[in-house]
Amino acid sequence: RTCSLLGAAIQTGASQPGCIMGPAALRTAGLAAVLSELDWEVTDLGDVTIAPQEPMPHANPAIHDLAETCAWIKALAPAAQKAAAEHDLPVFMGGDHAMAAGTVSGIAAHAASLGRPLFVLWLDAHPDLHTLMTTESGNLHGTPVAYFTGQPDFEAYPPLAHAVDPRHVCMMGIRSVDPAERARIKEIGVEVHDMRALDETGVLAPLRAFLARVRAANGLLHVSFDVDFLDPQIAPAVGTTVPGGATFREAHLIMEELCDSNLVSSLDLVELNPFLDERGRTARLLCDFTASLFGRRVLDRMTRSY
Ligand code: DIR
Ligand code: MN
Ligand code: MN
Ligand code: MN
Repeated sequence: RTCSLLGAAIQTGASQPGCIMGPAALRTAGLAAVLSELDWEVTDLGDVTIAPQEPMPHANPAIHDLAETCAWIKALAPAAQKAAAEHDLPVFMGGDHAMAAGTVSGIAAHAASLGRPLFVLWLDAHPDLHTLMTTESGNLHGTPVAYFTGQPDFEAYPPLAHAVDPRHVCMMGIRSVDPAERARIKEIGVEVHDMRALDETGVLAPLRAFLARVRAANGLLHVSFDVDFLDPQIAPAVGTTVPGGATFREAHLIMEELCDSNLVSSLDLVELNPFLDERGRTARLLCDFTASLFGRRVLDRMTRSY
């Protein structure tokens, strides 16, 4: 099967610089070779780029770098759509999480062209459900899910042709939620498994239930992996660490189960800030999680029958 790597060195959605180095760190850690060794045909599509932007003012004065983020979304959506049309499993290497406004809206257009629904697995400490009016930090990496599910107040972002049904979004690892996001979670019916829920049930039961829904709907499945989903003790290279994240084995188990399901059709690796890393440790860890999703396993075994 074929996969592609597409870099998006966006960092204007985050609070501090460094994500600009994310794609370079993932390439340096050997992501392409890791996937080739698993018998994938790998094409590195290089990096998406944007031109310098004029400032774009907004009614919410907290927002910074709005024009750059809009330009990234506008460039990434068609690039993601094309990558999904041409490869079985494109990997979008970030870059901060604002890029998912572009990748997911592009994949949603691809899914619509196939007449299939798009499901999204959101692995993150945060639900990223702010609108442009509710973000208090002004860091636009807190907005992609609200945008691609078609919430209001995104007139400044590129128009959204195909919204993702919020009931097709499943979040895991959530442990930092702002008041406006809390209200929106209830309102729109997104499925959220916070860390307490994962402590209680483990990751497998809710994941299998979600995968069964994707399968029953003949859906495409996009996985968006924010480094801060992981516990900061194993993944320090992210600007917004929150204690109490997913463990090494919880994250691998999710990736292994996703692999066995054979449902994943695209992947974001986001928020890696190599400037905060310890000798490339977090980039290498991300390569290993990606390898589990692409078929690396300790021992061959009978896979679950779905
Ligand atoms: C916070 C942090 N909710 C904000 N969001 C992050 O700034 O809106 N998302 N870090 O990944
Ligand atoms: Mn995020
Ligand atoms: Mn996050
Ligand atoms: Mn449905």
